[in-house]
Amino acid sequence: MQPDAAGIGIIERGAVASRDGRIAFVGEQADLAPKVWAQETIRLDGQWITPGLVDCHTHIVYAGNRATEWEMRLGGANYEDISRAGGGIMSSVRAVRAASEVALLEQALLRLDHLMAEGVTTIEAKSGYGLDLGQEIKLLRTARRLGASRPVRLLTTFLGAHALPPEAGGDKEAFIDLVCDTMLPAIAKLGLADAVDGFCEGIAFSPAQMDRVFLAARALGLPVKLHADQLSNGGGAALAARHGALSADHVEYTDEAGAEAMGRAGTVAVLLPGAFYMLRERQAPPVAAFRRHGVRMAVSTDCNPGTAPLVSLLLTMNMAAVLFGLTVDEVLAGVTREAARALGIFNEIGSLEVGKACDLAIWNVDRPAEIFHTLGLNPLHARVFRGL
Ligand code: DI6
Ligand code: FE
Repeated sequence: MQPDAAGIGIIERGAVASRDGRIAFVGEQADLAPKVWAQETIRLDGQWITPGLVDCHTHIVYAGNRATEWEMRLGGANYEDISRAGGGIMSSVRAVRAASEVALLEQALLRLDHLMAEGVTTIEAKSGYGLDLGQEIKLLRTARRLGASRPVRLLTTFLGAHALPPEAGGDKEAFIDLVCDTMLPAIAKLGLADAVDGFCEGIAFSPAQMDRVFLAARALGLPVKLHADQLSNGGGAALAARHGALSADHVEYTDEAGAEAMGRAGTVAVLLPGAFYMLRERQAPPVAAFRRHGVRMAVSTDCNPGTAPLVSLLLTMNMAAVLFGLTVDEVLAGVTREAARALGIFNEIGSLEVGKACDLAIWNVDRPAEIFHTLGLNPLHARVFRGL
């Protein structure tokens, strides 16, 4: 099924056949019968089938939680102040550094199981709470083990340029040197990263610093993506586009020029309404500009201990519609084909097409909007990963 740019393709009385984990047929039941002899047939009773859901931006491997900081924010403190005072990302860095790989894995599995129970079959996991080579390797290795522990496809992202660790003594340039010259080559050599990300923001790294990280990543053949324009317009989206990034994420403060650059480069906008909600942000991403410039929009949880303690992609989908104004079709595309594009694997997953992995989510609903209409209700009937 090849859906058009904006809508989702719908087949009524459809059928999907799987062979060796790949889609062998998708179309009308009437067209299936003469062509396929099936070893096993599963009849559905009016349920809907979508591609397996894709959560394309998470920090799911972490230790501890930041409920105390949340209480401070409820009392009036803001995220940037907490971060400057050594809380925020740095408090998760301390927790991760103190945690064993086994503990990290156990805590991440709990979260992964929640996401999978809602039909997620592919997930991305970033590092970024280690911030030295050994600790970043620990996080990425744990992410690989996480993916191997469940029937799920997991892609890893090295997010070394996430925050400045205390041992850097305030020297951001020197830390970026370390990321580019030491961490990136070592991690690439170990095959631990499928992509490279960074946090481009006043409280993190400048566009010039991220430019250096991207050049180093691309020289190693690694695709790039960016936390861009989340709390202010720092030109992050334009920078990502200039590097042909897979995605620019958050993008609440991205301006018209940034949206235009993303459209031209084919850089996907990954919208993260959970962080917007938890931080009580006011500025929603420029969805209208994205539509105008043909920027594809993905939707993801951003699952992390600080700004998005969130293990429900269905709730996130609801937020994308209610808080950001996406249509039902845009939301569904945002957690399937556009999320697959944001991971650079749309040739493999993200739509129901012959030859792609047979990853499916099957829903007890009468129409697609019901998949994420009722907050807290999970209408998943069954989940299929690689045909099983
Ligand atoms: N933005 C985010 O949403 C995550 N990192 C980032 O740069 C999580 C940050 C956090 O742990 O507070
Ligand atoms: Fe994030």
